[in-house]
Amino acid sequence: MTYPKIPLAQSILQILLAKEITNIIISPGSRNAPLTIGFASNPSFQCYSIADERVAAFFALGIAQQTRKPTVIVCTSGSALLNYYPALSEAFYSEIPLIVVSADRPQSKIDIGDGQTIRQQNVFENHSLYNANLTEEASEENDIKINEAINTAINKKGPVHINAPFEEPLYETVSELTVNSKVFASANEPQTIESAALLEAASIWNTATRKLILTGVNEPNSINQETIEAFANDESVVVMTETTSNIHHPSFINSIDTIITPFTADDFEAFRPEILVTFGGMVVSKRIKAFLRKYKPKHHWHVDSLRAYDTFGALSKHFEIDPNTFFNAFLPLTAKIESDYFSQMDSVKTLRNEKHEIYLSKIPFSDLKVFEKVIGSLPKNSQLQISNSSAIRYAQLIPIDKSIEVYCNRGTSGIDGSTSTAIGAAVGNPKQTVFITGDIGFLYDSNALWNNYIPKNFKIILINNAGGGIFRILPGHEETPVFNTFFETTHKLTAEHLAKMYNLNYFTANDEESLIQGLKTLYSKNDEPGILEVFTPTLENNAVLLQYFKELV
Ligand SMILES: Cc1ncc(C[n+]2csc(CCOP(=O)(O)OP(=O)(O)O)c2C)c(N)n1
Repeated sequence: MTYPKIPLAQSILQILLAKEITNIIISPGSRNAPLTIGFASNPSFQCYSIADERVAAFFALGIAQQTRKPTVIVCTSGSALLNYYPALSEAFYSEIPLIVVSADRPQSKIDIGDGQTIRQQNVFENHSLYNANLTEEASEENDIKINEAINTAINKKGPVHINAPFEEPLYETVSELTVNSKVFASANEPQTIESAALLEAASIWNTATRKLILTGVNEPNSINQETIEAFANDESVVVMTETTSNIHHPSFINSIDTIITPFTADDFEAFRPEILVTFGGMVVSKRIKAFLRKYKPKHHWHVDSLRAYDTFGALSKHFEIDPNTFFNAFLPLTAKIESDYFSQMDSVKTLRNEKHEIYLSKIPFSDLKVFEKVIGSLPKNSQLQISNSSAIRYAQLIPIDKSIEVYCNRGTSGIDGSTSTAIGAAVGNPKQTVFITGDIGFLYDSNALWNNYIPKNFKIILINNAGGGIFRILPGHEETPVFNTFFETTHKLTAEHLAKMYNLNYFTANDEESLIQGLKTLYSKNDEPGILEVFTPTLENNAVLLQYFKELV
């Protein structure tokens, strides 16, 4: 076997391998040569070469999102490292394990005029769970820091940074390891829950007639079926989910905005919950957040083994435990109470569903129509990745088959890495992956396509409304040159030449008929990954959407 001669590089490789961290994304450079040679020479590591560090980090995020194990990103010194930051902040807020390993110069060479050198230590401090600032020699102290970084990424599910200074020569190798690095097991205590806290919560629960369960981003198949059934069988409980919650039950409300957008002040008052229970990550619906901030529940409990955000200014209890353990212990303590909370909301849902069908059957070709057709056509058991912008909001309005797993970078809601993440996710999960994106997000991250590992079953549906359509939907839209230039960033670009350059199948659609045909062709052509670019009418999209919310009553 070939190993880097530099002992510190050997330590990093050995400890990662001992902890079975094997997906490594390497970006080119010289300072990181000891690591690159070490990873690429050892078949136990699965190495991917991605030149653009911003893309590499989001690609790694997608793999880690699917494998639920840390992915390593390795880069050279200087600004290369800073290009990891967007994905790192997404990983921080989405609780996805990423391990950054950056090569650096020794501390004595920083800020003395050496090339490609910046202040790398602690550079991600605000969004990194642990910063291992290593010294040049292999040592037990360095081993402890490397172990601590990896254990933190695993246990606390987030990004960590290992900064490794290397001095030239960088390319020398040896055939035997010269260091024997220490591997420390993680000291992750199993979490428990105090029975007094459970009993107190149960006594509040058992007298409340209006309980709202709200889930944000959530991993597929993560919530026990018994818990889901228990919520569904309780007439004092309303469950609201989003597309990204990956939780399904016929009695749950899965399109929050469709239900609550037409509400009057009286409707909101009647809907105000006494208890709000949340679990999962970020919530997409702005309207439910505005509602709960204004009509605050008496109690808000968040169930999560790691973090709790006071999203509604009403957080009264954080149960620091995973939702299944919590509900397994909690639900047996609860009793039924007579309530019309569920039935009231269910009748609103029935009405909205009828109005939804009527409206969708009569609208012209537009973003909303495209979402209806695209979501309805998704292959069963596929994985859906959605970009930020209006795409993730439209997706909330259309029912989706429960066999489809849905993901979106909602940690920071950036448009800067959705395509790269989707490609990483397609690599990390053998399922057919479909990625729905807007044009600005797609063009922003077009370097994502500069990737030799895109699976053949990866399909992009690019909804080209010639700019940031989201800004037409948000309040403040005015048809002025300032709006077109600085908000919407209007353009006439298409993906045609990018598709050609990157060897992707390319099809277009611009009406309902060509869309239906395009979708069929896209899914049937499994010789190459492909793009279906759908052109929608810029000036009509927002009018169709705004009218939708008016016709739901
Ligand atoms: C990195 C980053 N920069 C800017 C934004 C602000 N932003 C949100 S949506 C959006 C436009 C998205 O347009 P597009 O991808 O075409 O989707 P559409 O809204 O048309 O569906 C922008 C610039 C962001 N979320 N992330």
